[in-house]
Amino acid sequence: MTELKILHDAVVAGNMEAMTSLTRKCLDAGYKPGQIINEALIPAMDVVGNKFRENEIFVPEVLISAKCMQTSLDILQPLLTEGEVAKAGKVVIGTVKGDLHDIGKNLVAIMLEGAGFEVIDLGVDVDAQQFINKVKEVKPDFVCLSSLLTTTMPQMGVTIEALHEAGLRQQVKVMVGGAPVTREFAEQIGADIYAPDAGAAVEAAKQAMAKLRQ
Ligand code: B1M
Repeated sequence: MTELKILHDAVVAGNMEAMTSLTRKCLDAGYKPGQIINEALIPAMDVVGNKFRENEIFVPEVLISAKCMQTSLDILQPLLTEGEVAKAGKVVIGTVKGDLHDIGKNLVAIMLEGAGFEVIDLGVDVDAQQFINKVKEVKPDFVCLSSLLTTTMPQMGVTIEALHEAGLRQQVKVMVGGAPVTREFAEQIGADIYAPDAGAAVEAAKQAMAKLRQ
């Protein structure tokens, strides 16, 4: 088995203790930092995402694998040369105004990062103006809105409407999700993408990027 495959499997298994030494072994074997990220870490998080979607593993396991990936990234990122890793796309994410739930949103952010997206996380209780300011500043491909409360779901529609009014709606794809959010609701408020879980969010973002790049 190659060093890359061993590192890949350690991320999937959530083997935290081994991450530092396995990452260094990959470097010692001559693999470039970008190659380690693209050929071991990101595919490993793909496997984790699929297992999560199939209910083979649950939130704690995903978080441990994400932590493994981060441990490895902490070693590799300072060694990356400019342009070595092409970003899959850019995402601005947040839990909408009035809502403080962030576990699901964090999971979506982690999984998107694991899939190679650049993620700008605005946190919780994010109002429409904050999303607009960040869209103007960083020009993302996606605005991702999370809501866990039936009382805050309408804020997703408010944010989409505000993006329209600011003339920014055509520049971004809006993805929505969170336990009470349904596909019907997403369509009603004019979102582009509905994702029921973090794995689906990654798949949908990848597909949308592939279309954008055609
Ligand atoms: Co809150 N809470 N809570 N809570 N809480 C719920 C959501 C609730 C269903 C509990 C209940 O009554 N059974 C209920 C909502 C009822 C409703 O709206 N109809 C509720 C309530 C009422 C409240 C308060 C109002 C309680 C009170 O104070 N009276 C209050 C509101 C505070 C506020 O936000 N303003 C409140 C507070 C809290 C805590 C702070 C204590 C805590 C949050 C801690 C935190 O997030 N840091 C909390 C928690 C933990 C929950 C429950 C128990 C768990 C939520 C969670 O983290 N799930 C929840 C009940 C439950 O769900 N069993 C509940 C795990 C997480 C991985 O799943 O967030 O669904 P989830 O994310 C999934 C998908 O939904 C999806 O992917 C994720 C991973 O697969 N997803 C996206 C999420 N965002 C996405 C975005 C996407 C795509 C997919 O694209 C952009």
